[in-house]
Amino acid sequence: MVVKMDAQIANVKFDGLFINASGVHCQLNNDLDELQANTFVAGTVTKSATLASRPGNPRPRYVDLAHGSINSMGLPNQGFDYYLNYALTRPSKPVILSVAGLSVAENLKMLTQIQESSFDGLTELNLSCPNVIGKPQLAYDFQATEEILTAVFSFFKKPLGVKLPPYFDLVHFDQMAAILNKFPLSHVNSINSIGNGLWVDPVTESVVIKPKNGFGGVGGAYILPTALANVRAFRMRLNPAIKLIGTGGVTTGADVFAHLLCGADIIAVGTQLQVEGPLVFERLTNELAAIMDEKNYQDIAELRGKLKTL
Ligand code: RRO
Repeated sequence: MVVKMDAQIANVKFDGLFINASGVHCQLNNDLDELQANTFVAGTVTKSATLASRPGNPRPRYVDLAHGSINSMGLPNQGFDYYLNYALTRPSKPVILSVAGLSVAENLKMLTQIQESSFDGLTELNLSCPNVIGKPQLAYDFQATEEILTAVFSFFKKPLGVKLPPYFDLVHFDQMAAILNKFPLSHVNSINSIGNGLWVDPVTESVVIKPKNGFGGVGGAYILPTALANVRAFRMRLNPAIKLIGTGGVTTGADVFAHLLCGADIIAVGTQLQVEGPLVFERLTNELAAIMDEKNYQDIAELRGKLKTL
């Protein structure tokens, strides 16, 4: 049986469910092109950009772990113009332009450039990078989040979403959703890596990444329950017009199915894309299709957000 997998965020139609998570397989044009050419990829997110290019943090800065990953990449990227140019000239499928300025002013500058360009895709403001030394994750400061969104939406008229860090308290879901609902956001991308985890190698009796004395963002299977909780909690609280990109912990079709039940519109894959390469998207599609077939679902729309409680 053929199952229907598609989605729409603002005016952007996705023919399929899967995108890369920002940061993985998306720093260079070639990587983005490879994803764009993959039948099982519905769109691509660019590496979060700063105005100027950055080499990022010293290595080792990414390590695969038994059930996920830890990273402190430190925003290595080619600079904003590179990704805007990519988005304007190369792709055939939707592009989400991710921006992560090192200050509010820098974010406003990049967004002004997007506003003034002919880019007609989705923009995503990354409010949750855990790895830039001396820069706290902005979306953990609720007042600062409201202030930046107020400044942005005073001039930005194109579809714009935000990438959020995980929250762990129901009151924080309430408070953040109340702020987000004040703005015409196209989407919320939930979650970024769980910030400032630590891995210890018992053989070397040492941390495994160099920056920040070993502290870094945790991704992969470790974070699936937190990701599902965040997608579900925000779906229950956000205006229906604000769509959700479910990111975090996807390694199997069953994980995708769970994200969809929690309310994800499309699914981003990070650590498992790093581990397995772009072939992961065909495997996940086939595994999800098998589950849907088994359960007699023909369209994602029949199950999206339909999580049952006991
Ligand atoms: O580049 C990074 O270190 C990084 C970023 Br911008 C982010 O948003 N999330 C992450 O885990 N790493």
